[in-house]
Amino acid sequence: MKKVLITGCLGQIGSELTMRLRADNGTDSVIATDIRRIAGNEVIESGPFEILDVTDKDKMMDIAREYEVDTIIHLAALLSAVAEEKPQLAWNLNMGGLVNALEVARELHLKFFTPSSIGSFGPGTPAENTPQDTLQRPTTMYGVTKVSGELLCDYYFQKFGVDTRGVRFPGLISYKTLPGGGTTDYAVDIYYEALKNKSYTSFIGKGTHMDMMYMPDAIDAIIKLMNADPKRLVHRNAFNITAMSFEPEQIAASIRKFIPDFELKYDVDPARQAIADSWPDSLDASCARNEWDFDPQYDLDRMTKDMLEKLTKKLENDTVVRH
Ligand code: AKB
Repeated sequence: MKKVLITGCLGQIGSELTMRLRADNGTDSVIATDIRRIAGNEVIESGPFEILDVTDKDKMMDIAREYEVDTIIHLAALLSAVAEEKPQLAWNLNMGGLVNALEVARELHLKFFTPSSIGSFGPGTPAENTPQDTLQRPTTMYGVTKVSGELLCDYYFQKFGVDTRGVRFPGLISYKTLPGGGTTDYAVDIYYEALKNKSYTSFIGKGTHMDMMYMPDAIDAIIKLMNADPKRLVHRNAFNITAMSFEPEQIAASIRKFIPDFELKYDVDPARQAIADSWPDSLDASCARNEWDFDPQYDLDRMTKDMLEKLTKKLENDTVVRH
């Protein structure tokens, strides 16, 4: 991973991964790409950036060739709630983008990473301690694209020898970039509202458990898996990974350790609740631990402390900038 092309670099994962790889390996080590440009954005300002619509394979190939990258980290995709509202667009973007990125990797002999998700599971999957290898019959378009993507990555490895690797991410929580259109987004929104209003109205219902992870652990997981010894990898794509599983009352209880009068209310969104109900409650991540030493550092309370500290500073700075 000396020179990496990242798609979707302005998204929740891409924005932090780009900055981390540039800090570790040098400014020019990441060619950041996204469908849009945001003026003044640190990802765009801090190193090479190109506009790229991932459904345009020729442009992707041109960028990969021009910069002589050795790895593609393909992140551009619609998340679960938006994908359910626009299923045709989700199929075209999530699958069209993925097959283009895999083709570029095949033709140029590049290493490859793309994330799958807990959304690749469905209501028939065992919900507790969900095994690595189990039934995957998702009932959402997001899930359909994620399972198809897992299979496609396996195929490109077996058929063409492309070094494809991936994880099934749980909900990702970060203070830097907001997620866009996911089912697990409530677990990010809750921290903003706790600091702004000491109150949050959850669109996910009481008692709904989902796997989650703090962004620093997610970034470490990508880097660790990409650097893992291939001889140790029994699985390659779509490793179950998780750092914690909680329901809204538990994250609220964690916030109350720092903001005692925080109040949690509910106004459940039936569409996103149906998606959450079709997903597992808690994953078994033992294959990731055994095959490439996956080792998340943040549990719920440690994450809450860090989120509240970092968000407090961010919100203060935003106020200063606006004045
Ligand atoms: C979503 O909620 O869509 C994502 C995911 C779990 O893949 N955060």
